[in-house]
Amino acid sequence: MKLGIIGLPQAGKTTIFNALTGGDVPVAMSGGRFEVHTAVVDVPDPRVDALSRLYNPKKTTYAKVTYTDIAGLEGSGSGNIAGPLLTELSQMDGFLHVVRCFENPSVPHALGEISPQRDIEVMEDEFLLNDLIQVERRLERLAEERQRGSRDKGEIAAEEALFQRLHSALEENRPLRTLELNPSERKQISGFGFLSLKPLLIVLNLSEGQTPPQVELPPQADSIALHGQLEMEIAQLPPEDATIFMAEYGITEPSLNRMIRRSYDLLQLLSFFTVGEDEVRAWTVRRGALAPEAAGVIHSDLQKGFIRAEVVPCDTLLELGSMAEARNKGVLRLEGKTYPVQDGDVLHVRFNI
Ligand SMILES: Nc1nc2c(ncn2[C@@H]2O[C@H](COP(=O)(O)OP(=O)(O)OP(=O)(O)O)[C@@H](O)[C@H]2O)c(=O)[nH]1
Ligand SMILES: [Mg+2]
Repeated sequence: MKLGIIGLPQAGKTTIFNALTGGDVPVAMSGGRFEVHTAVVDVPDPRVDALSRLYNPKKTTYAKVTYTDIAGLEGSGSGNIAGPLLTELSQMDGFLHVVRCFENPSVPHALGEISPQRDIEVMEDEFLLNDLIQVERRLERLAEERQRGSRDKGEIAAEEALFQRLHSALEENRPLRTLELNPSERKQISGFGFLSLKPLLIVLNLSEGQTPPQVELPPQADSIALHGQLEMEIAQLPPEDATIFMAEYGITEPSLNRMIRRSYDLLQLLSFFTVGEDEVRAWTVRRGALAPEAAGVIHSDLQKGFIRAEVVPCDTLLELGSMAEARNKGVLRLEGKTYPVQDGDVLHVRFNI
């Protein structure tokens, strides 16, 4: 799963990217030019920590999310995001829009004064306009096809109806993620990489001690506030020093962990676990997935030959101390092919191929 860190120039994208990776990509270098950095980040999860303490395995593996710092959006409102920037944006499964709230006289804002609300709207408008232009192009193409009779009439009409729906939404400034689309409609438009279709988390990037501003969020977007610079400094410290530093600031957990978990939620994912002496591991699957699909995330053979899954909620397992004890107590369930996996389930898949 890939999340794009986007925002206007100098909003703090690279600072937050560094916070996520503990790295030190130079900040304020892109100057509005297209530039990309990518990293795979562990999703912090106290349940994995607890399972790992219980099993003491050779290896502990967290769920992962890929973050890409994408510089180059300027909010010009021209609706012509193109080239490698558009390609990069289209490939993302969702966006974290870093919105500058911090004041820093040595880093002027390209649009003048600091205004988080304006920046949220500028980005939203940019995405809506880009999608609108693409939808209009597609509608023109479809009209041509209809005239030429180059494709099945019914097929063209159905696609036109769908794109008209997209068009009306965009014209009313409604992002495409607000539309209810069935799986086949989603599939039909998936190749377009519409930007306003993707889940959006607004990241309010504060300065030290600043209270988060009151902002009106775009439809079906979520928000989180953090202090990017401080998070980066914490992430770059050796772990022992970070603990001391956080204690001094009265921080119990980096806000960053919260942001990572929220982005995981944003993508409508859930975690399930496998446990054993070799490995304790968190796996990722979309919410609503049935047991065989989850098994397939572990290995395709497990999906093909799926018979049943032994399931126990992680908390119950931690309380009882072992799968065997869970079985004795009768809380280890046997679930079949129609079981929707729940966040926090510990699975043991029985299969036969
Ligand atoms: N005072 C203050 N300065 C910050 C904060 N966050 C970032 N900066 C500074 O703002 C500048 C821009 O930060 P970056 O993280 O490079 O921003 P960016 O969005 O990656 O910028 P571009 O890639 O050029 O679009 C840098 O000089 C940072 O040091 C903050 O919370 N407080
Ligand atoms: Mg940058």
